[in-house]
Amino acid sequence: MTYIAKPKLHHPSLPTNKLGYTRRDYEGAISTLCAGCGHDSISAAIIQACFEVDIEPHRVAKLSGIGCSSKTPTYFLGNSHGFNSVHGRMPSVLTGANLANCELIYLGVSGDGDSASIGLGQFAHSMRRGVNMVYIVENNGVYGLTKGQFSATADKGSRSKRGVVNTDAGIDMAALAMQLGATFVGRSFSGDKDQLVPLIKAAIEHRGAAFIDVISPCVAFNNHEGSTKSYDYVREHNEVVNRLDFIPVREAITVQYPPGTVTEVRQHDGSLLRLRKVAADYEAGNRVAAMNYLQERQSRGEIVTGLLFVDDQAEDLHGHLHSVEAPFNTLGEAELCPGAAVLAKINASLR
Ligand SMILES: Cc1ncc(C[n+]2csc(CCOP(=O)(O)OP(=O)(O)O)c2C)c(N)n1
Ligand code: SF4
Ligand SMILES: [Mg+2]
Repeated sequence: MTYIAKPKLHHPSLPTNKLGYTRRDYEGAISTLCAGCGHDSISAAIIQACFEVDIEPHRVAKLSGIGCSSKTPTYFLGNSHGFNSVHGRMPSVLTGANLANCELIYLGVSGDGDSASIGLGQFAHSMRRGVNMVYIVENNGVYGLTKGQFSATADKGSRSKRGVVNTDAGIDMAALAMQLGATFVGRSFSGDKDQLVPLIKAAIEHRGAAFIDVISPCVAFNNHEGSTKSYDYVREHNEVVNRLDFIPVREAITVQYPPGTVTEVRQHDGSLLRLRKVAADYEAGNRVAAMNYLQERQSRGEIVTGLLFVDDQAEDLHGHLHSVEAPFNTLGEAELCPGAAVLAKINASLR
């Protein structure tokens, strides 16, 4: 058995959101991952974020590949659409689903093996095309499900549990996403819910390819001394560049911060991202500056977290293609077969 159903009963006084749902309504089956696995904390953050932004669970499509990380959609949003695809192939399945129905909220969940090794090409094209989605990589630096081999995000010089030193250069997924054209890029740590929940909420509201790299320690195979993805290492080397407040468009904007410490970014839908700068010289709206900052800090062994880059003017794949703004399965004969005169006009334009 790969999942255990949770009992449906819950306490009648649990708080509800604007739609009348409790947090329990966003949960899934009981997790069968190892106790202490970072992935379970990410599932909890996704549940919290969806509860807080008042999402109707049936409006979410969660897609994944193969790995412990890719198993996690079973453990949240039990009332949403789900598709567990082939190893590394989540992005193309998600792109197809998104093209067919742009009304759903797409959540892609993947691992560092799934996205940075076998699925690297798929990851790259979903970023550059601007597929409207939240793409979360649960990054532990190993193939957890197949017993802890180094993945492509393992840092050069890091040591495996059995003492082997990784001699290959590691891929920084956040830097790569920025280079590939993602319009929202964040990085966080599974152990920092205060940072991760608002990042996920803001990514949900972003129109375009939103990518979040979440360092998520694997307690079974990559949580020892010498690992750069362990709880201890990340806590010691985490450089938080900003703290994000996400304010949905329906809420009155009241709080004011002293000038010089806050950057505000208004998204397409009117929601506001308020960035309290921790690193005064960090510019989340400047792709080149953000990429340079990441590289510079990485060379010092620091893991930069926060909202790393956001383009508030972003457009998604549907915008690029000028595709119809209705789910394909709602189109009738009138839209799909516009008649002989229109066909003749199209043919004439091609001669
Ligand atoms: C085509 C294919 N190749 C290899 C595998 C074996 N396999 C299953 S999961 C996995 C790696 C998973 O690593 P990651 O995506 O980092 O997830 P984690 O378990 O670490 O969360 C591999 C290589 C597979 N299932 N399918
Ligand atoms: S093997 Fe690692 S990644 Fe997989 S469930 Fe256990 S701790 Fe998590
Ligand atoms: Mg992994």
